[in-house]
Amino acid sequence: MPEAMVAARESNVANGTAQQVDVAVVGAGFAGLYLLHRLRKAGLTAVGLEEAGDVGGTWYWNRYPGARCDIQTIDYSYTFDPELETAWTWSEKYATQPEILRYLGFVADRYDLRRDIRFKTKVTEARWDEATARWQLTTSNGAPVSARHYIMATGCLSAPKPPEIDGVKDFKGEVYFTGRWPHDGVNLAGKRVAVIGTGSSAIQSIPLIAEQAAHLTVFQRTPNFALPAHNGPAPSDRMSLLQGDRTAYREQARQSMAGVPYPQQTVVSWQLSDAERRERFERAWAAGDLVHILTQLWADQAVDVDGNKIVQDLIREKIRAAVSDPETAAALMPDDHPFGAKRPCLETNYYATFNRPNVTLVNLRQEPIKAITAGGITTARRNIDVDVIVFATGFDAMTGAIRAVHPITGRGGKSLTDVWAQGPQSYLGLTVEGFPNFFMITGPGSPSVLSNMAVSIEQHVDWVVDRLAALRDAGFTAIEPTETAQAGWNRHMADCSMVTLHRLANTWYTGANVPGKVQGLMPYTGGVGPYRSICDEVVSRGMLGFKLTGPDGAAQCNDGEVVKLQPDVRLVLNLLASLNLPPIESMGAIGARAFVEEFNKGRPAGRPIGDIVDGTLPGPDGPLPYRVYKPSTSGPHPVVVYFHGGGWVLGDEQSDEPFCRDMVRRTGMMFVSVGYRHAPEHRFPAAAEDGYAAARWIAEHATELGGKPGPVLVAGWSAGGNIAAVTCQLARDRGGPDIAGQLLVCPVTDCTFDRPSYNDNATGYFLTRSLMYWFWDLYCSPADRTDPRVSPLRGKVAGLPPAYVVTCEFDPLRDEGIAYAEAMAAAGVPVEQLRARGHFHSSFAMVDVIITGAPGRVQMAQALRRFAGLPPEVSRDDEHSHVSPGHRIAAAAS
Ligand code: N01
Repeated sequence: MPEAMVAARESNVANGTAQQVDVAVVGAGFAGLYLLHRLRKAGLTAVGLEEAGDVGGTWYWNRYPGARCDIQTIDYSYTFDPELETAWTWSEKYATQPEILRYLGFVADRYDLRRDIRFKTKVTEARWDEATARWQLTTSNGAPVSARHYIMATGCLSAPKPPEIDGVKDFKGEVYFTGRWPHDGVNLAGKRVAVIGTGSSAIQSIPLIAEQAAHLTVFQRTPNFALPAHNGPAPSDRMSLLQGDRTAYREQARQSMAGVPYPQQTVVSWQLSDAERRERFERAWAAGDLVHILTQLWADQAVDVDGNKIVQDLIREKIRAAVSDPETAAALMPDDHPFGAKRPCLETNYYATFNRPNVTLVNLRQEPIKAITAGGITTARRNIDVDVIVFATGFDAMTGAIRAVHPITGRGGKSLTDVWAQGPQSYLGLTVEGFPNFFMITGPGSPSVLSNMAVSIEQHVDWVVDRLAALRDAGFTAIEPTETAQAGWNRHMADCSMVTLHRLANTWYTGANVPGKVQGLMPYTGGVGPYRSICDEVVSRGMLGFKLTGPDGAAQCNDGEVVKLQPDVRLVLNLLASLNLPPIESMGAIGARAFVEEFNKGRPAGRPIGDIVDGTLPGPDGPLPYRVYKPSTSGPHPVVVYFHGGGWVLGDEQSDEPFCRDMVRRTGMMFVSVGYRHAPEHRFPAAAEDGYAAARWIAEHATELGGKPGPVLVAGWSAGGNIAAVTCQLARDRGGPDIAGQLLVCPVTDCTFDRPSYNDNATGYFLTRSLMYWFWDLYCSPADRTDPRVSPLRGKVAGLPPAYVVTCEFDPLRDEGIAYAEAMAAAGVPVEQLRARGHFHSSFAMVDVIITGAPGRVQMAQALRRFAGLPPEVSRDDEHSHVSPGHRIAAAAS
């Protein structure tokens, strides 16, 4: 900043007239400092407003004993300047709070940032002024500020939560909050100390407090998972990765899910033996790295309760071994939340501390605190006298850091508190509709606390500053998200939240730690890399979802939602696009079959079920292979005749194995998957006739196959859905077999290509229009296409068995599936539909890959059970409950 401007600013501060800047930044922690640096480089004037007396943010306030980072420090650093990276060397794998604070001071000095910061200055009110298109801020100290843009770099955990315990004021001893620890330290020697809480702050401080105190009593409401930090020098393997190729290392972090460069795991827990799982776990335990153990064990650890429970059990085993007193050990073992769903902690001597004679654990689940008294703490069972109470009770997280700090009033006098009354609303976690030129760094709705904050902060700051510079260069003065974009982001947030297990724990992530706070998962769970690509996509699509306005009525608005796909569908489609595969239809039938076979080898095979038996049945023109998938319970079970997908050209009786296994587990029924003949070797009506003949034979031989005699059910996906639908019509017209219900998943039902879904989804969603043309050409000549045996929508649809029809939003076949369901319903057939939002043609077949498909398959299974006259869910007694709790949760969630 030119000297004259600094002088002008200082005189403004002194004389009370508003300080005029392009950007006002609240906070001088990791985010605020980098913002000031980037804004200055972009030629924007800025002021930092900081309540504390110096830089540091969370590291300024949280000075309790043992405070450290718990992301390895080499990862928890700025990466924007390679020279800065080599100018600073961390002394430990996990640096202490004083060292991190020194680092932030070093950064502030190196880039001369303090000169733009007003310390000991709180913003007391922020108001958008429509007339000037500027934010007007009042402050607790010095001049007000008038800024074009207002950026909250307030962190996520900066508003400590009040204790919510009666009698705190009556206590005559010393009271401390970990989040506001005195700067000159606290002497606990010889004192009786109480620590309330067992989150990260408590887990870090308890071992050190126990070393000083005469006696320490820990009041625990919810036990937390803690893992050994194994602190020391930065591990050589990570250091050599970083030093070997710093640029690649940092880039991998930016594209990763958690902001630390670890690969994505692909092997799921049930593909590993007990010994292999233990070996992975012990390796992770020895690594002393939160992100490692949270992401590197097996692919389903964070998304499936069964895969997660294995980790939980292994950690509980470690706690049991570390704590001598079995009752204390049991109390310290978390059992009410999935591992990772509540923020786990890194510890040094935490569990061992409970073996000390001067430490007592009070389990508040058994004896809740009734009140704090003059001399100590009274629980439901006893009075405990203490000299000092340390509240490690956490924060009003994320929204508290923004909302609780000061009133923020946007366009039309709207208050942010009111707008967020039902939970935080945002676009990208960065901006809020109705609050022009207002930005949040790592705000609710962004990966923030579920990521390495250093990486997320840099990404947000870069994105915001680049936008502000572009806005200025284009002559606009205001930017604000649209309602559509914000609503779409909230929907996407909700979709993402269904993938991981975070929603299953009561935590500060969901607001559950603050009485009366509206609950909902606040951070974005879709991952750092995907999130970054979404932010970039918003820009590449012309600031999608933003209104830009400027002088003389200048305006630009490219309205829309940036993500309409389910998050995992988006990942899969992006991955497929990045492979640059040739179109399947260009491979020829033989080549395409080989490709599909190869492709299928890379997917999870499906979870264990009972027997799998292969056989052949007599088809109209020779034997047809079949594969029987049986539940693990004793039968006989109702029989589902299943037809695989593959456009009448590809696949076989084994190619939909993950789907069949999954449905067997969910329905408790037996699936018989039929290997019908394929085109072009066998054209229409071979597949249709095979399907019908197979259904008839299977129904007649149900007992021999191990199934229950009586009506069968039919099911199929894609072209298999077509064969299932046709089979029902033929069975009605040809005297059986008796069919109790039909499940049609994304079925082909008609030979026209002019429904909107064919145009809307012609390309980009794996099953393309041109691939469908190819399938049709190979299977059926144009003259035959209106035959109901290939276009069942053209046939008579009355008198068919009850149907459950599944269609996917991003599927060329969507509208013909819906048309078939509607035609059947109009003809009096009982029909239910599942119109799957954000899904593509393969969503439900990609079991254990498209996690968001699970609730849909739960509904399909329930429909099949209804058709068979069974209760909606497999009962626990039906088997050793092969419907996992995860599936039940998914069912409940759906
Ligand atoms: O706070 P917390 P924190 N009566 O909310 C208990 C980051 N961090 O300051 O779980 C009795 O986790 C509460 O119990 P329950 C990190 O992201 C990082 O420890 O609500 N108990 C819980 O045990 C972390 O997650 C580091 O049942 C009460 C504890 O207090 C976040 O900050 C270090 C209570 C609060 O735990 C917050 O951590 C420290 C009551 N009325 C923090 N109210 C690093 O290592 C609350 N509790 C980088």
